Amino acid sequence: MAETPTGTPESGRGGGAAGPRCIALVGPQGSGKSTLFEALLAAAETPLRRGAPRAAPGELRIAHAMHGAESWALLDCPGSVEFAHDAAAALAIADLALVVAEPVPGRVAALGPVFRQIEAAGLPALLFLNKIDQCAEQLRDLLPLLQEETSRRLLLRQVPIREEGAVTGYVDLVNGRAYRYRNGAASDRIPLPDSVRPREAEARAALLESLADHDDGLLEKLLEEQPTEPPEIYRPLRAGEASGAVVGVLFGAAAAAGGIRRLWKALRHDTPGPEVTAARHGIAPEGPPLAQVFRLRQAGHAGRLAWARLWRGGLRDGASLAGHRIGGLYRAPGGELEKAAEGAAGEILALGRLEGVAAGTTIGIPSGGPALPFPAPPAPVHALALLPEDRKEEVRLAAALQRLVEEDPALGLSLDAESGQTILSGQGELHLRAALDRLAALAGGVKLKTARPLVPYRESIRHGVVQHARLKRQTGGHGQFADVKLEITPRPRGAGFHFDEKVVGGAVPKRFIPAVAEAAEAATRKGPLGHPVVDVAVTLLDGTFHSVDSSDMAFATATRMAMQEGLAKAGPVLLEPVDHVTLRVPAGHAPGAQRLLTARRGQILGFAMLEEQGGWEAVEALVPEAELADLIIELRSQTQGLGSFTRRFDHLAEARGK
Ligand SMILES: Nc1nc2c(ncn2[C@@H]2O[C@H](COP(=O)(O)OP(=O)(O)O)[C@@H](O)[C@H]2O)c(=O)[nH]1
Ligand SMILES: [Mg+2]
Repeated sequence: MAETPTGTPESGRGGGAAGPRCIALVGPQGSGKSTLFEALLAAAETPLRRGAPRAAPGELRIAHAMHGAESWALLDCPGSVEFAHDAAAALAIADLALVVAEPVPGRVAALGPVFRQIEAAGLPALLFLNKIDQCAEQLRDLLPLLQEETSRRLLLRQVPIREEGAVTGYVDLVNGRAYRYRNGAASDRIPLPDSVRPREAEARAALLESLADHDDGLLEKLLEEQPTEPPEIYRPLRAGEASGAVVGVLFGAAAAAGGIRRLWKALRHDTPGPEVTAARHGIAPEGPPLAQVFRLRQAGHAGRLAWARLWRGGLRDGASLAGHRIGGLYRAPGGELEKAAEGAAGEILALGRLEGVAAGTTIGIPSGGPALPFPAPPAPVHALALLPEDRKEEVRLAAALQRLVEEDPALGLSLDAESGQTILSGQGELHLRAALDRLAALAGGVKLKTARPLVPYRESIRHGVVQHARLKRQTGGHGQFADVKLEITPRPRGAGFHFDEKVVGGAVPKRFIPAVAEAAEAATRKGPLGHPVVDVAVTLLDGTFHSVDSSDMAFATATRMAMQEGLAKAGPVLLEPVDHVTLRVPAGHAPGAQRLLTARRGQILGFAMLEEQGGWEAVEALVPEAELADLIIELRSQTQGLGSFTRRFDHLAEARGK
């Protein structure tokens, strides 16, 4: 007998077709999300189409599918932490998170950040342990490790059937049925093998006991040792998953389509409808159309599309949504973009020609109403300076960059006033590389050079000097004359620039003193080492003037001459910015992180355990900014791609050995 995707009516969604639902596939890179995405589509009535764009690294893929006469949108989220914001955006609008993980102890830590995102979004979740064909581990040993990564209770819903060490099928713990996988096809129902009976009984008891904590009816039955029917188990399981108290755990092999139909069945039963998710977001069922944009992307002829979840009301192409006229409405059946005439509440839709709408925007809220929550992008950890190979292309590049950062809120764009560099920042090397690929398309062939951003060095002086300068020029009839004596002294770090005057007897008339002050300060913009000069005091001690030839300009020039000569003689010293850096790493990685920082002239300030599952640690240090350029690359390579850091400017320090 073949496994069928239909559930018993009691265990189903209570009759009636559900509204369009949306599932976000999330999990570490390489766990098999994209393979599972395709396997789920293949098992539905709308398989992945040939025309669907290939998955680019780091790109979220969206596919609509019909399955069991219900409408679904599947979101294949990128797994790398560098694209975590894309996954967070998907989670913000999904009905359920399908966490895909490998049943390998060494890969478990990567689940921590994934579950934290899901917990922050308050979203129901299922955990799918993929690659079960390669799993040598006992799931009962693995489960406690997985459990450390989430505050939700993990409940195993299946146990594996093993033959000669390999997993060849499963027992469904709710209905007690056994199945054997058939490569690429629906599993066969088989009699429960004697060998799994003890394990099945133990795991089933554990499942029921956990569920009885939340369900008095079930508890009573267990206490009275009465047999339980599947609906009595599905009910608390679904309620627990919906409330976020529990996460059901299923397993299979996406690459061989093993366990996919069972997974679909769980998704159909346990994914809340859009009206439930909308209510969780506080959206009233009645009212004008309401949508939330979660992603902006360029899509060939269609132009820039705003992917949105329509929470309320219906939409037609050409209609106006809260003042925005929709120029093109699309779905992606089987992953391929297709024009649609209209969309219904609950659907994921791509809206064309929506100008001035950013990712996260709620469209259609009554004025003054609160916008729907949307995750804030993380602070950038990596940056590149960009320059067109041909300076004439600068304007075109700037326009394309503007569009690029509008599409991806996890990117940052700034113009460094000091260096004149255009700085693109983001979540790491991969993220920036993917961004540059998209930029190339947006900028239509502008050739780019990239470089490390310049470090904003400063300079100061070690000791004081008194410097005299005289300007005396005779040009034609009317000359220029000014004479100043300046004292230039160092000030404490961070004290800034200060000007004073101690002129006696009008040696320099009052009216010229502002020009001296201004010129003295202007001279600090570029010191003898080529950087802005900080923390100096300039005092005008004395001077002379000429009643006809002296002017503001003459005094400014004399002051500039005195400053240039004086600063060079005052023991110039290079100052470098030092940042306060906080690294966050998975348990056990703090010593490695510390070595990484000390090798970069870092001064360790302390360690802290983070208030998160799985014992993540934070290391705080003071590190020269010049050493931070590639920190994220090394940190990620040391921590399975999981480590990250935040930084803020702390102080300027003398750059030794520079
Ligand atoms: N053995 C085995 N390999 C799988 C399975 N599912 C996926 N893979 C492989 O795992 C690798 C990563 O899969 P992919 O779907 O790209 O992972 P993603 O980064 O999570 O999207 C690919 O080489 C897949 O062929 C599975 O069920 N069993
Ligand atoms: Mg993938």
